Amino acid sequence: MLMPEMSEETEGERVAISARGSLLQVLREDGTLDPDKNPDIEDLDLLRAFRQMVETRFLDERLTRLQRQGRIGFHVGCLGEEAAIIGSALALQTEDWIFPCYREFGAALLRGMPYQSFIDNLYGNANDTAKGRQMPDHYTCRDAHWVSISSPVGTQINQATGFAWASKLKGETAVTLVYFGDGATSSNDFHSGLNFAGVFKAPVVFLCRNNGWAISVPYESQTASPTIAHKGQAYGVHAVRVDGNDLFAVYRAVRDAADRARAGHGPTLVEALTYRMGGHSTSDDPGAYRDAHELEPWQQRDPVERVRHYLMDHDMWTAADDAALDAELEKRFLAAVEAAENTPQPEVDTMFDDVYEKLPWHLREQREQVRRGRRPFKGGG
Ligand SMILES: Cc1ncc(C[n+]2csc(CCOP(=O)(O)OP(=O)(O)O)c2C)c(N)n1
Ligand SMILES: [Mg+2]
Repeated sequence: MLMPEMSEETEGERVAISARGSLLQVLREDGTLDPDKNPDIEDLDLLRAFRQMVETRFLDERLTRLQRQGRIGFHVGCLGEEAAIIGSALALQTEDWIFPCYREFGAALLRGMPYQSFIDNLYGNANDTAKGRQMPDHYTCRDAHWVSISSPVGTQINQATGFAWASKLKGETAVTLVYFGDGATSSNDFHSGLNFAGVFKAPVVFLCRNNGWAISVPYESQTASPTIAHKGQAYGVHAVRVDGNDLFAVYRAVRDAADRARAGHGPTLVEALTYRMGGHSTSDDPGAYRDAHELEPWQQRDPVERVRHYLMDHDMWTAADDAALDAELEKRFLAAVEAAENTPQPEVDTMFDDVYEKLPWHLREQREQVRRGRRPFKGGG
């Protein structure tokens, strides 16, 4: 596992990757902001982002418990990656679009995906926007410009590139951001997506959460590239490498990348260096392949605690605010779970919806059969 290098960048507004150690950091180890790189996030936005980071962590813990209790089938969390996820979403405009990976529910909620809709998806009930056809954590929300989760590794990279290119052809100003992990940068889709985006200057931000692991495969066993940013350079894509546990740095890098894309300067690859503090998902046991000592240096850089300290130092947050937020999160969660558990499963005949614009005759016939129910047993052998 590559250890983080927290060397500070001293030159240029943006950090062009020339060496392995270049890393944009704004919230310094001593808790102060680097005045030369401070993106000046508005106080209200900063508080909104912090509350979303706390809620994201709360949900990871509670949803894991629901899975262990057998009430939902699965959850894929983002413990330790909250700054990379929330900071990037905060830097986008409402008109922009996100092609997610699978760990970014906090970004979807920040962009306005209704909370109840997220919980309903985990239960696959009648109110689930995916109509119960998907695994939990495969939510979608058109209103939040959030495309459905594409879990085969890397596929969303090409989808986002094509979508961004189409926006450009239509003369729109929207930017497309796509999330993926370090492992996905070794997929075919990554190479074709970045190559195409580089050549056609598609207005896309490639946000790689480099969390050190692809399930049980460590970084150095799946790529020989010293950094992910190098891979962007190989395709002529502007590449920056940021401290992914620094909300301010991620925000800064993504805002700059989105500005470049909007101004017609093409794509950027943002490598957010972070660490997957939990298992890959509730189906995984990292104790089987990872030494617990690896977590220690990253615990010192806990992305949520770093922002909390900053806010407290600046009299923007208190212990009483923490207590009030905890109570609010608890109440909202319990109410949403109760509502989801009291909602029936989708009607079986909804499986015929959304597949064809006009349902062919043989499927209309099958739908009628489903609606009529089981045929009576006529006996015989
Ligand atoms: C094509 C394909 N192969 C394998 C899998 C199983 N799989 C799911 S996630 C994952 C690892 C992805 O690692 P990374 O891209 O680093 O993202 P992370 O999970 O660390 O966020 C794998 C191998 C899959 N979903 N799709
Ligand atoms: Mg990974």
